[in-house]
Amino acid sequence: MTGVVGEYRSDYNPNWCPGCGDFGVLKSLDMAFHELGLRNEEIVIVSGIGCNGRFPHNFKTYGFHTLHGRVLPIAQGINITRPELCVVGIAGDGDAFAIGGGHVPHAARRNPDIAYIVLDNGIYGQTKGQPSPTTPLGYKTKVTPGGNQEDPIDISKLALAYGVSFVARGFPGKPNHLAHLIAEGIEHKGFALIHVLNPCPTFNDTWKEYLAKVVEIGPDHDPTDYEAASKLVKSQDKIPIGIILKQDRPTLGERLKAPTRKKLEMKQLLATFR
Ligand SMILES: Cc1ncc(C[n+]2csc(CCOP(=O)(O)OP(=O)(O)O)c2C)c(N)n1
Ligand code: SF4
Repeated sequence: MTGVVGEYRSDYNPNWCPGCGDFGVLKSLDMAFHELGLRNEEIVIVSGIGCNGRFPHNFKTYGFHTLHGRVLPIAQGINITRPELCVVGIAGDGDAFAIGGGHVPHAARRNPDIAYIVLDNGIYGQTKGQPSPTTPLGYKTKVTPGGNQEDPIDISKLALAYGVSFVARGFPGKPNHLAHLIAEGIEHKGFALIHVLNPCPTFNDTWKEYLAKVVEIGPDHDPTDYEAASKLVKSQDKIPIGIILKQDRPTLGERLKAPTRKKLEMKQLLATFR
């Protein structure tokens, strides 16, 4: 057990715009590691491409800054070959649900033991503000001057429909709450998707809207109840945040059962391809 404040963070200075929600998520992730008392060498943070892609650089843990849309294949591979590690994937709504959207249902049905934090700012931030799969209908961007003409998807709803075994929704304006959700997602045995309502003040400033609408899910909600979870995500006026669904299912590692780490020397490994 460790637990000295600040020991997970590197000296890297994130260059996000002032007020970007990513700062809050960064703080929450750091707090989650402290809450769990993980050792740095037990953690791997996998990111794709986007403003959030530099997340691993902010930590003195293992990290993998991979391709746009490919966080889940890499994270699942690490989980299968090194099941003792805590694998945290981070991706934007574009990365996770546009180019990388095809990976989500398959991760859901495999149930690998990874936590996947999806930073949903409703826009392509890094490429300067094009609409993403979660951009609201009618929202004006430089490439949609007449307003976005495509219906947005709701990440929490989709995660439930895909059968993700742990679904939570959080907001960086409530960093302590979000930190706890991330910690719960990491602790969950299986695929945990943490949907973050993440303001992008430069291209889609949702701070005021979310501050007015988010409400913490109360103790009456039973996250093991799928019907109750589905009802919760249908809420229109308010946006409930907290653990929406948590169901215990066999993980991919448990199903494979056979030792997943066959230790082969490099020469032996190469010989298998000859
Ligand atoms: C294969 C590939 N296609 C497209 C891009 C261009 N690209 C870079 S970031 C990005 C989208 C970023 O949006 P999102 O994933 O939501 O993250 P954000 O920047 O908003 O945090 C795109 C399309 C790329 N880098 N690689
Ligand atoms: S463009 Fe948006 S998401 Fe990217 S750093 Fe700036 S505020 Fe954050």
